[in-house]
Amino acid sequence: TELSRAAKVFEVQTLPLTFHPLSPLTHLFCPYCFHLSYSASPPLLLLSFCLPVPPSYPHINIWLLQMFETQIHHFETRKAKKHKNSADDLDIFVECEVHSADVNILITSLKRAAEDVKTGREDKVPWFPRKIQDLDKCHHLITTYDPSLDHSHPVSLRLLGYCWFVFQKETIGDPLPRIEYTAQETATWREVYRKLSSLYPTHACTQYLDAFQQLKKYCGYQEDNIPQLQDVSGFLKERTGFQLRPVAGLLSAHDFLASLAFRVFQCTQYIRHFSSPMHSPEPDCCHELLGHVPMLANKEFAQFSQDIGLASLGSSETEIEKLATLYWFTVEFGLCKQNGSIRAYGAGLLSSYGELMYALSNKPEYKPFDPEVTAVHPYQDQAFQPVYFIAESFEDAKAKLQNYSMKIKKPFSLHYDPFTSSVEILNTP
Ligand code: HBI
Ligand code: NLE
Ligand code: FE
Repeated sequence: TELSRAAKVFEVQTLPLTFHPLSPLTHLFCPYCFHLSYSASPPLLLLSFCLPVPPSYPHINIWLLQMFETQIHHFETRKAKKHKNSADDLDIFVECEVHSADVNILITSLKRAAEDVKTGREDKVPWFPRKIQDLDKCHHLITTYDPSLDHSHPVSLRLLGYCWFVFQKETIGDPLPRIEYTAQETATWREVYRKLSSLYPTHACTQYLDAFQQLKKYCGYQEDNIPQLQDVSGFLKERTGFQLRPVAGLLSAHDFLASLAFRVFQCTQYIRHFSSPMHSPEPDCCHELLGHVPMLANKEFAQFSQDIGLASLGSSETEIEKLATLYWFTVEFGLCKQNGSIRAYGAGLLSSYGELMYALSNKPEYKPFDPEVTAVHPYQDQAFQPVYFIAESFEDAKAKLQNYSMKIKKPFSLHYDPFTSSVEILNTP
């Protein structure tokens, strides 16, 4: 019943979108050397791909529209030139308007489902937010719940549907919705909280332990209560100026990192499924509240997080990918030296009993944190990390990151103004 309820939510979400029937072909293009231009106005993206069976265009149309707020100008299918899977394979040609910031995500997602995905695009500076209000446009999910897919990352579906709904309408600065968690959801939290609390004194860094005490005192952190994001956001705002914004799932690295530049942390609000309390491959509120929040209450760490975000603004997608990898091995899975021992500061470790034990056992490989090396190290997001990077201290990690960021080539330089929560762009050519 949980599944069918979520399926309902999903249908409701797709209904209000108006589908624009195919408009006449505006110009001819060669299906074999697709050329993409998105500098023109409106930005047009020409795509072609081969979809193995069973293709269904209503599905693709809805997906394009829903995920990318795309206007489709032309949609055409032909029997595939060279079919790989079956004689029913189709070549699909689409001409659509896509925000330049979405082009990469669109292509990556398409590649998961289709073959021979072709475009001809240049690596330009993608759109990025200039002021905190622009973050309302930074909400591109890379995974959305589709009930027809195997649900291999269980979360509480009741809440996922609700969070999706909230997420569609919210504006930065809105009060964060208060959630009434069910007994079962609270029981999941209790189990995660208890187990992790027993490890923190020996496994978490001192900055984490300090903040955790404060959160118990001021924010309702206790085993029988899932803290409310609104309260936690207020707490962080006072400590480091960070604020939380609710989000319905994993965001693109572009959007997620961009929000850090404005000291906004996009935060999930649903909870993992009770069947897997000790590890979840994707973020949930246990991960945000127990992993990220205590660290974001630390001044040094807050600055480090914002610095990664600022470095991403105006960077190419290739550079953003490297920054996302740096974020992954530090903010999510970082270890640091402390009084002669090694402690965890990464949120993905601090919210997973299983991985926190593993990371500080003698099994994984350790390497020193060095942005040049770390940024290109392959990572994996479905199981424990094969390698962890160790920082000398936050101060050291911050200095190394700043040094790394200065070398990223951008056509302008940026200055963040904390009074207006906006970025000034200097020496624009
Ligand atoms: N989205 N909601 C959410 N939470 C994250 O922690 C998160 C994300 N998107 C990307 C991401 N983390 C990182 O793995 C990097 O790609 C930035
Ligand atoms: N593995 C983490 C956990 O179980 O809480 C979540 C990681 C999110 C990137
Ligand atoms: Fe995270």
